[in-house]
Amino acid sequence: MPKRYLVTAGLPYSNGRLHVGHIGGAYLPADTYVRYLRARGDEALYICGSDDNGVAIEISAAQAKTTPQEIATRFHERQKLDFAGLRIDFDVYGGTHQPAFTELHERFSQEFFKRIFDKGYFTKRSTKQLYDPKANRFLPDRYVRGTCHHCNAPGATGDQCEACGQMIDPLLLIDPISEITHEPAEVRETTHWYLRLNDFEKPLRKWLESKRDEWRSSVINFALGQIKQGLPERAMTRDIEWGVPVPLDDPDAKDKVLFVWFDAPIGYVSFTAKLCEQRDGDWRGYEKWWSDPETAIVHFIGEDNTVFHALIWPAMLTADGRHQLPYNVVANNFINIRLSGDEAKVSKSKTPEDSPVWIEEYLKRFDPDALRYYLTAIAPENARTAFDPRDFVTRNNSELVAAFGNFVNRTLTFAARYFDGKVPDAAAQTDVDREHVKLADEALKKVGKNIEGHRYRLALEEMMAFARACNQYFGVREPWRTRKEDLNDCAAAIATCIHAVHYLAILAYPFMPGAARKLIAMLGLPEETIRWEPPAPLAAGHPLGKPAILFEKLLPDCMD
Ligand code: B3M
Ligand code: ZN
Repeated sequence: MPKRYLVTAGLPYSNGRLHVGHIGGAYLPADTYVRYLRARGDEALYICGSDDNGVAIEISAAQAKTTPQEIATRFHERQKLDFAGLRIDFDVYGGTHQPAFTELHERFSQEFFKRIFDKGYFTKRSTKQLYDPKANRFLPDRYVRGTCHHCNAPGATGDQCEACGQMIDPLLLIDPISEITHEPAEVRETTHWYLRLNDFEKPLRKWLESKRDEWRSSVINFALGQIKQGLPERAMTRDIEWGVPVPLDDPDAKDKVLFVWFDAPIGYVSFTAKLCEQRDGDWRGYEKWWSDPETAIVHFIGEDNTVFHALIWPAMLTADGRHQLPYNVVANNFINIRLSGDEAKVSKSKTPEDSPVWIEEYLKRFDPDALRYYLTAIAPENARTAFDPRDFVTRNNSELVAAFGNFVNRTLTFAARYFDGKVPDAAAQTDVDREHVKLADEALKKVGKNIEGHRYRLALEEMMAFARACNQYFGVREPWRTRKEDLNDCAAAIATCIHAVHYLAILAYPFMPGAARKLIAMLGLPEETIRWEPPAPLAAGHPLGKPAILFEKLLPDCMD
């Protein structure tokens, strides 16, 4: 068992707002995982930040007639607010080109590049590259679009084809068009440094094979499939200004920067170093997290980042030789959006500015836990799913309100009304009551095991199964009848229900921290750190907090 965990989520590009698809894809499951680890008593860090370099930001800046720094910082700040609003709590939210992080990030990235260069894993090559004569600039992969040379699907970008997921060689793209001017791209000579990924074929295959039992099979099979096809060398430098300067004295390196996908994953490392510097005054503290085999590094990503996280980044780490390879790469598929019937990927153009699928808009109107619940309930853990606003409302009302919230409300209002707002005496507890507490213990074990196995959807279903069992238990024990006929029996039943509410607070915590906090308050407990263990029953006479509505009922069209 690892001694500690370093959990990361893919760094969002800082050129757009976050939407429900981003959150459900990586950031939410990672937050759920870290909350659970900490409740279980493990030391864990949750590291993320914005991916600020590269042509994506440069182009967005040009289109918005501003500078890359302004765009990157504006959306970096927006992202921080959105994540905080959803209680996705990072230990650090850095940025590969944010003022407080740039210096350390550039140093780490250049050191990585130099070590790999000094070990001879780069091939310097003058090659042909696609060029936009109108914009007078070379076209990095992401800014070329054309027909995929593997599967003939249109709209493949220069680095990957979303239809077949395969890596693209931009020069093989059919009818390449520049995404900057939308003019046909032409081929020109340039020089770059190529990382020979094939040099790592054997160690990568051995390492991936060793992960077969723990990793999601979709990630293993995809990565081994790419190795089988042969890992083409990849240029790790670019002809653009906005990025980390290439640390070589070579005149051919002048005005070139590191490929954004070379420096971005190093952000996980440099942000950790910055956090250590901010917390303990010494950035070297990062070594405990990145160079100690007792630390498990777990990357959470969307499916389109698998190539980079399961192959290219591990190859870089192997070449560099100073840091750990990932303990796990947890890749979710895409979450599409079903707006007025048709299903599509969320996009700036097609999705209305004020639609609550944008996190900024969502937070103006709805509770974060309702979204956390729904995105986990539809988590795309082995297939793409769709966010359906109507389904979001239905499941909020029928599951969170009518099952989970209903049981809590019946229990605590009953105790407030008939037991003076205190925990009743459980002396007359029956076998049925003891059975229910056993069921609660089993739920704690099952939910914990499923989170450890990165089966968040199943873990949530187990939590809900227990909430529904609580409602049944309440019905079977009929406290409204026994209150008049056998008060001791009624007291035992309600004391058991209150104990079950405490279990529900713990079970809910990784998924819906806000609801967990409210439950702890309603139980009259101080805002304690939630521990993933069976809670002792509260003593008879313990004063409860004021019962309150846990989840708001939503109107069917409230998200339209
Ligand atoms: N920004 C890709 C993306 O947002 C990229 C992730 C980097 S993780 C090191 O899809
Ligand atoms: Zn394709």
